[in-house]
Amino acid sequence: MSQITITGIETFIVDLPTIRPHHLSMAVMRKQSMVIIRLFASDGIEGIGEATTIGGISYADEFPEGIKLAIDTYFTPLLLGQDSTKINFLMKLLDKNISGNNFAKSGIETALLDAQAKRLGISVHQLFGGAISNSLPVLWTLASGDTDKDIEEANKLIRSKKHNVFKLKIGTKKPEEDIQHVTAIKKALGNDIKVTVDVNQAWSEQIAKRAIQKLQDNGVDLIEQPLAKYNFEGLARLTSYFEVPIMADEAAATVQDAFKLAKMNAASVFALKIAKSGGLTNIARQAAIAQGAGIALYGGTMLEGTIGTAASAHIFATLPNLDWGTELFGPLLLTDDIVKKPIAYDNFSLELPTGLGLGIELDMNQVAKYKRK
Ligand code: MUC
Ligand code: MG
Repeated sequence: MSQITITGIETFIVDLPTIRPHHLSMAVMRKQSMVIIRLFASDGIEGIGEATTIGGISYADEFPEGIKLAIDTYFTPLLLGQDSTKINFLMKLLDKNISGNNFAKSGIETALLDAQAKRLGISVHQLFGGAISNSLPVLWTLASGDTDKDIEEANKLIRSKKHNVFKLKIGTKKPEEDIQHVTAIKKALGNDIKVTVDVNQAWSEQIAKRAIQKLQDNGVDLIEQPLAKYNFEGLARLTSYFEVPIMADEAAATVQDAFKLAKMNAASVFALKIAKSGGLTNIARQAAIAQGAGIALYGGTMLEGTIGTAASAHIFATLPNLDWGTELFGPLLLTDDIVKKPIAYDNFSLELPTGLGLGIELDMNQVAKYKRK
């Protein structure tokens, strides 16, 4: 059989408005900007991928305009003419020639996996041994910036059976104000509803110690990334001191981070994200480290749209230790979509898309509407 080569890679940025402003410790999001990748192969098969970050350049080192430029200028010349089916070889080639740029690498790997699964007549999760479950629990992030609005939003979502676990974004305000906000929401929603907090690195270790004690006393279920991402030692001290589980998000970016954190007992839970790790295959590697170390897993999001969310779901569904469910609600935060059939959410969960590859098809009319000129 002759080689199936990569014949073209197209990238564009899509801007979709959010349903309400989304407040994080480093940014307020009013839209989400996604780099969409279309990868074409000589057998006529097209793979799609997405590389997305949060709040422009405020959350991570990569940003939409830079991701597109990096792929067009550096990734594409390396990939054109290569065998599209040799995904491990191609990812090694990218790692050898391109430092970092994991968000972009994740988008490219997604497109390669989508194309390969379509070619083989299977779903992406089957490339990783198959899904353990076809539905994944999905929490919702309350981040309107207002306590009463958040309580109203949560109650509506519980009633409509959309979400029954909530994550609160804190760290922008004074710790006492944040604690009041969280405690009021936990009290209003009751003991059956899990409430977690994401500090997005905003606290010093001293502040974290005082604040987490109060959050633990008030029944908060999980504390996400309280300290700066490089402070592994501090995270380890908090993990051993508190009963409430401490989750590493920004700290647990790569396979190497996962190994170091595990060795130091620096977290009880890892938030995994395909963007941070550089793709789906690296998620499986991080998950194996966590499993060996007895660390629980959580399926994180970079607030991707439908393509990135589907890609994340395909790999998360294969993990045996996804004890904390997922936060794959990205598409629900957006007012519209660029795909023909959106992901289905029901009964507090997401349904893994069926169909070949990711099971997602671009709607080119919608793309034309939201594509950045
Ligand atoms: C993060 O740090 O977890 C995930 C959900 C959300 O609202 O923000 C993201 C980022
Ligand atoms: Mg986080």
